[in-house]
Amino acid sequence: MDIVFSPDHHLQHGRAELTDGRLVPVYEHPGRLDAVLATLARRGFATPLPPQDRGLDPITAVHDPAYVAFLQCAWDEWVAAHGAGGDALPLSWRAPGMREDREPERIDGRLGYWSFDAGTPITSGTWRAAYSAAQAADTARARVSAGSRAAFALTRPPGHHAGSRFFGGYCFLNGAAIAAQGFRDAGIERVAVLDVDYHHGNGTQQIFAGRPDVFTVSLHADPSFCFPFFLGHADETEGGTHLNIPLPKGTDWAGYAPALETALARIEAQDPGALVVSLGVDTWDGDPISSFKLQTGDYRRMGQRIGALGLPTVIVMEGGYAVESIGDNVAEFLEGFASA
Ligand code: SS9
Ligand code: ZN
Repeated sequence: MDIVFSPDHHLQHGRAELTDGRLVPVYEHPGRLDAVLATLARRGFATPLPPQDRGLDPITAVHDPAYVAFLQCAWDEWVAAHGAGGDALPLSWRAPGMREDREPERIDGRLGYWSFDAGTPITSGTWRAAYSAAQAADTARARVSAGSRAAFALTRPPGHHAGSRFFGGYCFLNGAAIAAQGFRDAGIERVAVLDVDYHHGNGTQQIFAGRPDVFTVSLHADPSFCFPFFLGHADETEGGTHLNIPLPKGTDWAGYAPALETALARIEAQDPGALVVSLGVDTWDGDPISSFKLQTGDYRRMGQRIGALGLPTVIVMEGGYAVESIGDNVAEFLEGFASA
């Protein structure tokens, strides 16, 4: 399996996020990917390839150019207003009855305008890191378009919470969406996206809502108790182009496996020409911000079942915050996939 990786991920290193009423060190940090990289090397995976740089085109294929322009200059505007002593974090958002047609001028207002949470710090290197992650997802897709059976974009910051016009949930640019749209633009008529991260893939759902050419599926913790709270319920079908499978607190493999089978059957029924997997391993038993109970060996089963679809596949790294196990969980998934 091809693995695409850029060390630029180190450039995204936020200092703090607001969690449970406290500013705490960010859970989404460079050590996550360093751990995966080391484990894959130790377990004999191929040396990663660097991403190719195709510029803004693959990014603006799924993100509004005005949003992309905001991301590129947000840190500089923040420093001009507040200095570089802290991360740029939004603090105010629109509510119903407030205006969406007027983008504020001051950076504090602009941060709220283009985001949906206060847990996603922008730093000096955020744009560069997110840009390289987006290129890695696009390169993984290009490898598969050129004939590889599968490719893994080993990337951070993650992407599945980022929509066409917003960041949040540690995500800025949606790599899975970039890969899926890339398959479409390379001539694949129907693409499926399967999101197995613990959290609902709200950005991916929004980007492809109502698009019969990109069928999206997300298995995740029920938004009635879990972030992102305001999307991810089972009744959101987007005119038959989307499937949400919300799961209860404490879901283990016995509860997860039947939901995965439902998702896979729906994907097969669409007869897609390619698959994109949003691979979050924050469903692991010991994850510090999640509640599911998957064991390391379960990721091998999950990979095997997804690999058995037999589709050209891009796998994009999303969440997973238990640094001690993230590498083994990802490796198990990839080995299971390859063995199918
Ligand atoms: C943690 C706050 C949750 C959002 C989590 C986003 C996960 C992305 N207490 N913040 S995969
Ligand atoms: Zn997650």
